Amino acid sequence: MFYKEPKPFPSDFLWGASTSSYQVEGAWNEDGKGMSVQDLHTPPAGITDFKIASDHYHHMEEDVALMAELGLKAYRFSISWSRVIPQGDGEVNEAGLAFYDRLADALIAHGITPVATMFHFDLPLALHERGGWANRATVDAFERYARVLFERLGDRIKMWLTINEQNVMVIHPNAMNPGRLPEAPELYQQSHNMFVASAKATLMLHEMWPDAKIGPAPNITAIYPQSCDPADVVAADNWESIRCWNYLDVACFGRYNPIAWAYMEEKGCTPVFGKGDAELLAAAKPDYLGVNYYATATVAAPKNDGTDRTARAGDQQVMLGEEGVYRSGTNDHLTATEYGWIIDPIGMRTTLRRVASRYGLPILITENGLGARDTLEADGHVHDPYRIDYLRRHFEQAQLAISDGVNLIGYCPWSFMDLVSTHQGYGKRYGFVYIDRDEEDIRSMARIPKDSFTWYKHVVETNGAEL
Ligand code: BGP
Repeated sequence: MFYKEPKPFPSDFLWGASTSSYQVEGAWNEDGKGMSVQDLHTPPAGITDFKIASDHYHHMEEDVALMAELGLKAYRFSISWSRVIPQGDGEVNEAGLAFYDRLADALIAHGITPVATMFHFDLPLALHERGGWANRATVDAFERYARVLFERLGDRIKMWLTINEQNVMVIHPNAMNPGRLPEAPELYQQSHNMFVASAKATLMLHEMWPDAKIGPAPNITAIYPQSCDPADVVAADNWESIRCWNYLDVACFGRYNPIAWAYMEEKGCTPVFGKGDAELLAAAKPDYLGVNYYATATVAAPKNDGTDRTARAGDQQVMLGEEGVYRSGTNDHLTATEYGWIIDPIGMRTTLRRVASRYGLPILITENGLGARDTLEADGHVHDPYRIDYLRRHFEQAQLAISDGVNLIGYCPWSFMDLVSTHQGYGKRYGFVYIDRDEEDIRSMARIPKDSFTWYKHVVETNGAEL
């Protein structure tokens, strides 16, 4: 659709930024924090682990002051479960809770809406050792953790996200399974238990704080067919249903996506439902949807001859293909980042339109951004015109999506400050704020606003009128 004049961003649009606890906090073993699966992460030589990260735990006030200087309306962060309940389901760690108390207070004092993710890839190690999400006891532990969070923080935190990228944890399980990669039946059972845990938290929040809002935050992306060959179209539909819609269908409609369910039956990995699960999933209704969007993918019809899966490593955004389901394709219309992630601003508009048409709920972009090897120049600045260009082009498409009728309530680029990437350590930077450290050398840890910080500040000041 072409518009003579795109609609303006709404006046209460949540211009924000995102982080996650284990990628930014550091202080991995301080003030009573228990270990999480991420503390076992053993990166390749020359790549940092998550122990110090951006040391946000010790720089929190300074970091929030920078958020205020930028003009953020919202800050999307995650709470470290093992900081709050070190063993996952045992004693509550007052010092850990107090950190998030102070963070919520600091944000509110600066007029920044806190948006808290309850779980972002960092399962308490003690729960992992007892079977993790495949063990139904983890659902009970999450329910208790949710109650602790809502009781303590629910008076101030009114926007919650249950689980970050549940679909990525199933499709790309090495993000959070140190040591052993579970097979599909276990992964889909983990996923089912996460659905149930989210539903319980959703119902609980609505009962405890009727004025608060909660939703999931999967990684959603439009999947393109390689060609108009109908077989390619079915393959794209397969993968979009299995990778994306299934996660929003269960959250919003309380039932599995039929194509994804047929896939699970075919692969022998349908999950076991506990008593009352179906009713619970049907009863819990999210108020809004978090969408992490980075890149579209293009896929072709599978050949089903043993060659559909590519023999190379993948990550969240790199599609590998799956026997009998889809093959990874190519798209000559698009370029990629130096890390191989497709850059597709228009694809974000398509993704948002599809999500809006299917679910009719408000949408918050909870992640989107460009990972690059930024450098601190001799002039003391970080010049990142490529990030400005990337975000500008995505904001333009967000505005077009709003013009299309998508109820987009905010946009939280990944990430507020540089932090540790899930796979590529500290070299792959996403932040508006540069952190003076590298993989091995914890230099001054100084916070240095990049050029993109100044640019984004102006975008926020003009409510997106000047991009
Ligand atoms: C998402 C994760 C984030 C973040 C981001 C960038 O999938 O939710 O935690 O890491 O991707 O990914 P990466 O760090 O691998 O570049």
